[in-house]
Amino acid sequence: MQKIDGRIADSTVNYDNFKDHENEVVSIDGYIHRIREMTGFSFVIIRTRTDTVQCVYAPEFSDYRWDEKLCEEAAVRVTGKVVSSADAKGNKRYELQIHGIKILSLPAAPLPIVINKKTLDGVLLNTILDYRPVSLRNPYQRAIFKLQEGIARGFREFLSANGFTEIHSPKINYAGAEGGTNVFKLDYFGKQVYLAQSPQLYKQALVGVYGRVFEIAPVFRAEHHDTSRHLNEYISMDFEMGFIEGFEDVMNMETGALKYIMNLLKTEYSKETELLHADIPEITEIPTIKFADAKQLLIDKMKYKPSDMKDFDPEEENLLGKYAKKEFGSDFLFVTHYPTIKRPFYTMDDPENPEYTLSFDLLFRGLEITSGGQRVHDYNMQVEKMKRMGVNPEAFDTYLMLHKYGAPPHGGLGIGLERLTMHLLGFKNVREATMFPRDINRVTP
Ligand code: AMO
Repeated sequence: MQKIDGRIADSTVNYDNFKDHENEVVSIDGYIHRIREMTGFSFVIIRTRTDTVQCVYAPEFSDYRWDEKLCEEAAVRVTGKVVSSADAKGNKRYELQIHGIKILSLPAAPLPIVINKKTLDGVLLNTILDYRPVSLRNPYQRAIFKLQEGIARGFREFLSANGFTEIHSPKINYAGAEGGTNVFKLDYFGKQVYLAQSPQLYKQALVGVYGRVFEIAPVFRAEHHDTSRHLNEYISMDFEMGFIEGFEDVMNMETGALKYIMNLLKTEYSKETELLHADIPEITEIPTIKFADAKQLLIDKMKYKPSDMKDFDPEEENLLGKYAKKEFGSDFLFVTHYPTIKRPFYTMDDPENPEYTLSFDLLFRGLEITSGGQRVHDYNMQVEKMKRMGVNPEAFDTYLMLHKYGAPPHGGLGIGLERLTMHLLGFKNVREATMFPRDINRVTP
């Protein structure tokens, strides 16, 4: 609790625990979110680090007199008495009768956008993003990334409890892991290096050390396309586990992690899920379909004409999402056994049919949020596969130390945090679920 003499720097008296302080005089720190002048009194809404709190100024509450310098976005310490009243439905609600307001700081300019409405509906996404440090102060915007914290926290908590070690791999890399052209090149003291496309090479190396590892960190993709689901920098939630029987172990671990995350959001982030109208999925078991069967289903049952038989386009993913919902009542669908030519060199081929791999994607409401699978762990097999795919094994000699000096059967996955957040909240654009997006047109703020 914030003592009146200010000995504790940050207030812990928020709206949730006002009830424990009824009729006490307390202090809270925050911003003036909104001032509403009424006849004879004013409502002063204070935005604390967790809530918006209703305070009331009236001359009869104390000797304190309103300071005309007070304005919206002033940082203040408000002292007052916690009182209760009943709302229209008869529920008890609490507010603070103001006894004093100490100005800690005043803004230098008026706000460029109105942030003290419930949402920023009507404001263009580009404007919201241009003013991110300010627009994030809006309660709805703030809640998006509080909820996102819950997703990452759930991932971390679940994996930590299941024997995984958290790692922090370098983002300046000697080689790109995912193949393709979407790798950022960097001049490193005259030498060409790359920004990490994923922690792939390192998480595999560390399976040889810790057996089970995970990382939540930014990765970089030089995507040249301006789409609603691609970013040039995103947060990848990765894990990698050794001594697996098959890639199903990885899928089961992900199912467990998602269940844990959704439960955490329901229990500890209910304020955010309500404000955001988040549609938290119920997960029991996630249905699975093979890539080739999914293609056939799209052609035969949905009369879709795919342009690429080796991959899905966004519309195909969308149709498969609808199929999973209709057929199994599931918001998620695992698609397994992707074609070998579409998966990176580290992916294990299916011994029963080497044109396909022991890999999977997870679709969430018709959008790919995860790729994963079993990896090649045999040294000779990995070198041979690299050569077959036109990858120079010598460029990956340190990566291959894992295989050369002994690797267990292992597999793992990467989840795009922003994409998961996007479809949890029903957004049309991944940028809405990205705090400071980097895309082909944007590197600021
Ligand atoms: P992949 O490249 O499929 O796999 O990426 C994994 C997940 O990351 C997200 N994602 C993106 N999100 C936003 N913008 C992008 N440009 C973008 N690209 C990918 C998606 C995708 O499913 N190393 C493997 C994972 C593994 O096998 O462990 C990898 O990175 O949600």
